[in-house]
Amino acid sequence: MKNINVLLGTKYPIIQGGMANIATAKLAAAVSNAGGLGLIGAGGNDALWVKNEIDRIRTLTDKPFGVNIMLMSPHAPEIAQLLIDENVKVVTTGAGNPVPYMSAWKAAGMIVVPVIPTVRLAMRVEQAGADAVIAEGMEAGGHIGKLTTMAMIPQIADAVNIPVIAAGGIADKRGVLAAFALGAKGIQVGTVLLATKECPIHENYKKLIVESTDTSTVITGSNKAPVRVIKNEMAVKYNSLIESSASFETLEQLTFGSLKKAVIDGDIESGSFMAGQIAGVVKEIHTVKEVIETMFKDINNYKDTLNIL
Ligand code: TUI
Repeated sequence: MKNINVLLGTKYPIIQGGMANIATAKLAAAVSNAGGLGLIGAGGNDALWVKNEIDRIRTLTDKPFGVNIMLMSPHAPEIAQLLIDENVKVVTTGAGNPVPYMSAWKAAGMIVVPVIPTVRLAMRVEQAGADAVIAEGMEAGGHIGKLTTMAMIPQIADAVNIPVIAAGGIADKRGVLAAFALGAKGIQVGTVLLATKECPIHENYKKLIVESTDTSTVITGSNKAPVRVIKNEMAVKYNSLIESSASFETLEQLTFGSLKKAVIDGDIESGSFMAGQIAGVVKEIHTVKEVIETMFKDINNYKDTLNIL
């Protein structure tokens, strides 16, 4: 099985999550320059926005980077093609089934790493040519599946012959070691990177992460599109509206622009601050390089016991 660092061209087997409206060229370049794989998160943006970020990251790093496509976005098809035209080496996908795009990406020689929430989808994308999978547990922030990282990783690792990258609930070296112990060959992190100097979010967002405790996040939304966020006025109101079967329009009105309200305005009451449960262990703001190096410090000491790297 291919080593993740060899597959991705990285120093450390760590991928940055493709956080919508947060994972810009600036954050992704910082991660790539620190030895991980930085991702430009397309989120709900269009292909022109993604093209500009690709142009920008190429001025900020000569290290490998990737693009994450959020498959629920109406712009997903045009962005899928853009990555081929722009000769982007690595694509990750989330929030949907990437199989319809995969033969074109593989024909273009790209490395394809889908985020998957179940064994079934992991097997499907492996068959379609995926180079690795990111198994993301429901501890993660943002849009989530139903399984936990702890239960999912060994089951996915048993079911596929490609490397499994663990995501959801990892913010320090303990999480890295746990992920390897469960059978993962790499990790993906999001929440811990929110609390970095380079992360282009409002200071209030960083403060919320650093001040989080174990019970600070809550799942909002229906069964169809559950999203984990920091529990605030907005999250409580949203869930009580769902409970009282509010109309789609009412819910839309409440959530409209709420992600940008969090990321750009730092609006504590009405923003939607996506974050994982592991926010509770994130206590300080560091540079991206400090975060990554601390996570992997002396990791080779565990090489024999964990069959890693
Ligand atoms: O995608 C994410 N996290 C995200 S996307 C996002 S933008 C958004 N904002 C509000 C509402 C909805 C989305 C914020 N956070 N993580 C990766 C992930 N992918 N988690 C779960 C999945 C997933 C779910 C279903 C992947 C595939 C899938 O397939 C279903 C199918 O069609 O088989």
